[in-house]
Amino acid sequence: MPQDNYQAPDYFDIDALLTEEQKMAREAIRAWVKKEVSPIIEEHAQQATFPKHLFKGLAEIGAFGPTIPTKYGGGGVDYLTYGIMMQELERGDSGVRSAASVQSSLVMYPIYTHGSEEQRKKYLPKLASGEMIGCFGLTEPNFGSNPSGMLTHFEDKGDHLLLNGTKMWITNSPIADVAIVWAKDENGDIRGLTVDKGLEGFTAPEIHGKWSLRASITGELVFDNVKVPKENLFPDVKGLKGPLTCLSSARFGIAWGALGAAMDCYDTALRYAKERIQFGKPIAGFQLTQKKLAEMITDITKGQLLAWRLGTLKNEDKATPAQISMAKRDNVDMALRVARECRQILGGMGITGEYPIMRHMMNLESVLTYEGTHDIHLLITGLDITGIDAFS
Ligand code: TGC
Ligand code: FAD
Repeated sequence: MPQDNYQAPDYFDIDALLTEEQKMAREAIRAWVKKEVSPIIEEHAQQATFPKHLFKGLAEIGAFGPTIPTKYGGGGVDYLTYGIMMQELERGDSGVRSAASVQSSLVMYPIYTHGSEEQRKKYLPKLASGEMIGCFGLTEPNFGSNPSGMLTHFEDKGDHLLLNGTKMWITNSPIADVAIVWAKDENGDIRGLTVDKGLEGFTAPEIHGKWSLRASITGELVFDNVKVPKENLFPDVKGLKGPLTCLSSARFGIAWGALGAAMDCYDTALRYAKERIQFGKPIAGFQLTQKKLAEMITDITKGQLLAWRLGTLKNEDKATPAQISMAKRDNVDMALRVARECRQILGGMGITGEYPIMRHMMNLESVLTYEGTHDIHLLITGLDITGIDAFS
């Protein structure tokens, strides 16, 4: 990979909308990504290996549980800062952002929001420090977009819960010390529980052969008569809104993260277009290249403004799940289109690992699908504006 010369595009001076603290957080993560992620990420993606050593650094820069109160080891920062952090991490690689957003929004957030005080004390400080890795199990082999149909279930056996079922496509599951598992109780209500690594009958095999998120580890969660202590159950939350509140938090981070991938692709393509000579002049001097670049910076700017506004709403606790859903869908879709256009600008070089564009593009195919597919998010907006459910 050539030297990382990243210059973040900011056409509408969104910087002026940020506080000094938010800008400082951004600079710290940006510098860390340049030093720790850029030099190694391409090799990991090529080899399909997860750079597990980054967990320590991610913890040190406060990427685990930034919005969780400091008394539990979190960062206690606002949601705009969280979003900016995700943007900077995904600028490096969607897999690195995934590691941070799963740990923060899908593991620490549910323990903080739905867990007992004992669960908070047991897990949150270790998850914040990177001593423990967590994962989130909602999707099943036959229930992806419609998690309410899940088959994973547990029975109350008096002194323990007996858990059976399989979860699929779980980020970080093969290396996780604890899994947040969503399963049905004997009444058919969806409940959340923490399942610790090492319990008899609990395995987490890795899924191989991905062409996307190759520097992220994905696996299954298999529960074969696993005896889970009763105190591992989240005490109060019942129903799909338990996992869906976590998804709202993670989707918020993805709306920002996807921007980072788009910004990196655009910045790379702009620099390349100004340097690459064809027909005696830089390809940036051709109208067709300028059209691509002009449309991309316009789309990125609109995405940045959308994310910023969403962040201010979230800070005021006013962001609705449907607004978060729209921002996740549109910013990921935009980032994928930007990556494809940038890939074209680089010609043959665009398909190589010399530049980050193809890696971002392949990663974004997963980001378009996970946390609710593009089409599911269209239906969420459709339901919100018409009042008519078109899911089934
Ligand atoms: P529905 O009846 O609409 O809702 C059930 C209850 O949940 C509430 N709710 C939400 N609450 C908070 N945030 C949201 N986003 C919410 N959406 C709905 C809702 O108000 C209701 O509450 P209550 O009190 O009335 O019970 O449920 P439904 O069965 O019709 O499903 C709706 C649908 C299809 C939108 C939902 O199931 C969905 O979002 N499906 C997509 C599944 C999904 O996103 N899976 C993601 C798995 S995790 C993942 O991909 C991690 S990737 C990790 C990485 O970054 O690496
Ligand atoms: P399906 O639900 O089978 O959908 C297939 C197609 O049908 C999609 O295009 C979809 O939009 C369409 N479709 C489905 N229903 C409708 C409808 N009603 N109307 C119109 N079209 C519809 N899950 C977790 O729980 N935890 C994780 O950590 C996690 N990490 C992941 C990491 C990766 C790399 C990937 C790829 C996935 C991950 N997932 C995770 C799973 C992810 O959330 C699901 O893949 C996603 O929700 C879609 O489910 P599915 O793959 O079963 O697709």
